[in-house]
Amino acid sequence: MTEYKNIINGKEVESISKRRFENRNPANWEEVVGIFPKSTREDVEEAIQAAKKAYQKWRFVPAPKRAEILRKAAEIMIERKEDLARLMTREMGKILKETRGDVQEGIDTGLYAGGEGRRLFGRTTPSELNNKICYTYHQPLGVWGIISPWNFPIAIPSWKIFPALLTGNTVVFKPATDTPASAYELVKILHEAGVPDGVVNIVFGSGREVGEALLEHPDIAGISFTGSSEVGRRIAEVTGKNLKRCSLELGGKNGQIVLEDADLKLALEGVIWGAFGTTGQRCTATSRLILVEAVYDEFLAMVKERASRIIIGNGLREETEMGPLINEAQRNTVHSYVEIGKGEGAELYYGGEIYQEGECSKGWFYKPTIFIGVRPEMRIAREEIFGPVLSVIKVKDLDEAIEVLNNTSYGLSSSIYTRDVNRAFYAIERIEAGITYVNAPTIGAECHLPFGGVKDTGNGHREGGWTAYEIFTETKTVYIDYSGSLQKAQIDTWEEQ
Ligand code: UN1
Repeated sequence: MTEYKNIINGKEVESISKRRFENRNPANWEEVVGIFPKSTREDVEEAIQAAKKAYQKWRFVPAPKRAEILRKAAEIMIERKEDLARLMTREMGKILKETRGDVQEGIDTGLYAGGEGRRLFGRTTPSELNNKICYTYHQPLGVWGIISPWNFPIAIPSWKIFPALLTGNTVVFKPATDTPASAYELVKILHEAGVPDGVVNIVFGSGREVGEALLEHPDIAGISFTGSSEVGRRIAEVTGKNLKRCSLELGGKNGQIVLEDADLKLALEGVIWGAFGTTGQRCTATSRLILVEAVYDEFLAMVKERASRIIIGNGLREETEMGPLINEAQRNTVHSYVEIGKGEGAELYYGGEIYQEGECSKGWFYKPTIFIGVRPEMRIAREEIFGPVLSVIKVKDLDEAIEVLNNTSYGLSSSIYTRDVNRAFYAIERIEAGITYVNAPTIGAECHLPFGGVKDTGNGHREGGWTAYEIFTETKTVYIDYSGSLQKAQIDTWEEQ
């Protein structure tokens, strides 16, 4: 078992508080993965001051040079992919195939940043006046607070940290308390790759102490957060009041529509992967299956049959298909939603139970769960559960399917299975979600495309792709007048020159 420390200004330091917390394996709660500092406001202060100082140099390192360092970090991640994936499975439970994918998403993001250093395009425009030229370019903001969740312990911090650093910002990173070890490894790799001291600092601890201290600090230029809508609202409130930037990726209640002309086998693989992959703990998870009447009975039977064969267990075994939930509190939440669903009059069609057989007796396992007879107004059809619970809703046609899909306060991901190209485009235009997949599940975002949602899912920013770089930069507008005389915009005309 390893004892970890914060990394501030390139040095490993204990928390001033000397307090610690344990990180346990959700597949076997007897296994302690590591012990981490439970940091305080004072630790955060130290990290912010280090980041503030480092910013003065880092912002002037040419972007292509910053990019080379980030590219090197991605290369180290490629070498260590298997070790990182195994550690991640031990600390958060998802199966090896998925943790390898998580690391790969971090690698992809690092390589993308490596290329972006030689682009970071601004715009050049003509002027209304003669002998005058105008252009824009990107400037960093300063010190960013990065607050990340446990479900993608490397991918999500990478989405935030790589673009923040590439554009010349520095960072104080507070990872989720359930996945501190993966976060620590990422920060170590960045240092090994050559990120200077103080540019990335990691402070472990709770949202209440470390998160709040970051949020309220006057030297923080912005907060990038992925997590619950409740915490997102709090962050938006404080940053709003202080006129600080914040980028929020919040909940989802994603639906998959299956029409009568769909390839049902394909749609089946999609919904099983979307609903039960990562034990349903993705903000992009498929938590609603919207079926048209014509295929309802047939498809439902297929889903139940396949769900009943899902191999539950320790994610380190290659044959396992679904690992545990992250912790006891999450399992209680999932189970309480099952009770809520039953209470609302939905029919529990499969699962709905804690799973403790064999090696699963010491982990937070839960059976894949399917509710049928779900009506759109029920809580299990509207609220994010973050577990392997699928609510099935029957509709008569495509229009009703879209109406039901949109009937939630969230709008992250969505999916439609049909072979009819006309109906696919019709749906794409009407679905209220940041991401729509056609003949693919609601999960599977790629790092070079914008990622984010509408409505309560966020505040309009898009991580991933070129849009991530907009989050972390200010646009500087430059006018250069080489006429040698005073030219007054809107007042002088170009003919007078
Ligand atoms: C998340 O669920 O928080 O598309 C991110 C996907 C992943 C990213 C998910 N590439 O499911």
